[in-house]
Amino acid sequence: MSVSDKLVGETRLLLRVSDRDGKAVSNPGTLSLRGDMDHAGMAPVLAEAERAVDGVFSLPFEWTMAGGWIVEATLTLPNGEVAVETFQFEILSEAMEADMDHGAMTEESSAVYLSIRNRGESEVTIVSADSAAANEVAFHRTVVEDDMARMEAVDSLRISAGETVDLAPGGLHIMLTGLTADLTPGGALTLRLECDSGEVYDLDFSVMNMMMSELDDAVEIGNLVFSKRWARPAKARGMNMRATPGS
Ligand SMILES: [Cu+2]
Repeated sequence: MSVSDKLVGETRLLLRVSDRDGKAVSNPGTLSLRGDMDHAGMAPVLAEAERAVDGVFSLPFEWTMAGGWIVEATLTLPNGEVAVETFQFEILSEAMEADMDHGAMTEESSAVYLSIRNRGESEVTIVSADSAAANEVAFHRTVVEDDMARMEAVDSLRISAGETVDLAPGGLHIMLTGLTADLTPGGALTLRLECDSGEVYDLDFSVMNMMMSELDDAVEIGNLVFSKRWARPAKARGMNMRATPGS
């Protein structure tokens, strides 16, 4: 498989099907693709091709976010046999690519989730997040439109009096990019949230593959109660990411 572009946005995926001798298969059947990011609770990006030309499928595809992608190709041969193969790609945003031209490092990303309850009598607005675990921390929301998932930056988290805001896979999350250390299951990271009044909340998060059960981790700071705090595992990445082959 090859791709025309490894920058966020539209691309074209080419998949060549060959036999054991390396010869193109003239009628390799139909192909369906499923692209998943290796972070966050994104809905998959899907694509399908009914026919190949000279053994090559060519499909438009969209990289909706920068980061690590896994593309699973399912080929259904005319005789009904099914073959599945996965391909990995490292997709960059234009800003990241510009950075890399200056020798900067680009790393994997992670997402942090929690539930915030406001037991006070006035709205609380959290305006920033910061962590020693990452170079950049931002509020994001996953939006699905026309079966395509993408992330949107969110300026602040508003928690009305008496309300609870849940940050969970597929919705609101706190995104960590440019990890400064590996986030290994069983580990932890700390994050500081700051609200518009200047009040800060220092919280710790367990690194785990998925929140398996209700964590009994509620912590009360001021009028806010923070619970269900967890972060997705991810590896910090060193230099030379650009050399990663796309197979
Ligand atoms: Cu995100």
